[in-house]
Amino acid sequence: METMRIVVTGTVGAGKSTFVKTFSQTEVIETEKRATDDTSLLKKKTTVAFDFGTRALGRDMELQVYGTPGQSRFDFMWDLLIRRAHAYILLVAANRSSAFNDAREIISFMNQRVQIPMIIAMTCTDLPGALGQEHVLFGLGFMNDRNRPPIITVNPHDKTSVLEAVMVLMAHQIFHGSGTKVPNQSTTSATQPPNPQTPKSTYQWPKRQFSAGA
Ligand SMILES: Nc1nc2c(ncn2[C@@H]2O[C@H](COP(=O)(O)OP(=O)(O)OP(=O)(O)O)[C@@H](O)[C@H]2O)c(=O)[nH]1
Ligand SMILES: [Mg+2]
Repeated sequence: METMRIVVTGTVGAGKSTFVKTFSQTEVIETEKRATDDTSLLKKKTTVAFDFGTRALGRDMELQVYGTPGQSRFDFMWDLLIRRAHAYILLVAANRSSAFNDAREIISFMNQRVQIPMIIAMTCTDLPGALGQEHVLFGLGFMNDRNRPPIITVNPHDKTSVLEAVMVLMAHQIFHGSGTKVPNQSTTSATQPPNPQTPKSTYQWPKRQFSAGA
């Protein structure tokens, strides 16, 4: 069984845990704890380690999706998870421009560690005050067309929408891609976050990387 590991990241409350739950065919591993700091103003519980879910793609491939914590004090988990990822999705709550700077920090953090395909997925577009794509891209520091990653809208509660987002990410990889196969990583355990060491896989994702423009 081939395995592809996708990380879903983004700021607090962007919808990462919801995305993983909606995506997964298997029972999700989640690590939500009661929020105690500023986060508690936004939501009661927050992810402190990771969310983990899987979905089979055909008979031979398993997609593994890892949701990161949103709080930067858990950035050691961002580091741990992104180093074994093949690609990632940054969720951005389109109605919370106050969090755009934090989202930029996440992009920068990831860019410093990996060069893997990424897309931006706007959530909360159904809520009052939601900004459009252009504003969100601007807020994230992508001032012009150069080096802009693909941007889509996703509803983390909706299975079709979530699966589409993953397909867009995979298509993005193929578009820039190597045409090679995803490594066989069937030994990755659902109960263990990915190993922080450099992957031993022979699979080569495209080297191209997007900059935050910052
Ligand atoms: N209306 C609406 N609510 C959303 C959307 N996406 C997420 N939510 C809600 O936002 C809240 C936070 O979602 P979570 O999935 O816990 O967010 P998270 O990114 O995992 O948050 P942290 O783990 O704290 O970083 C939940 O109540 C979701 O139902 C959306 O697109 N629209
Ligand atoms: Mg969460």
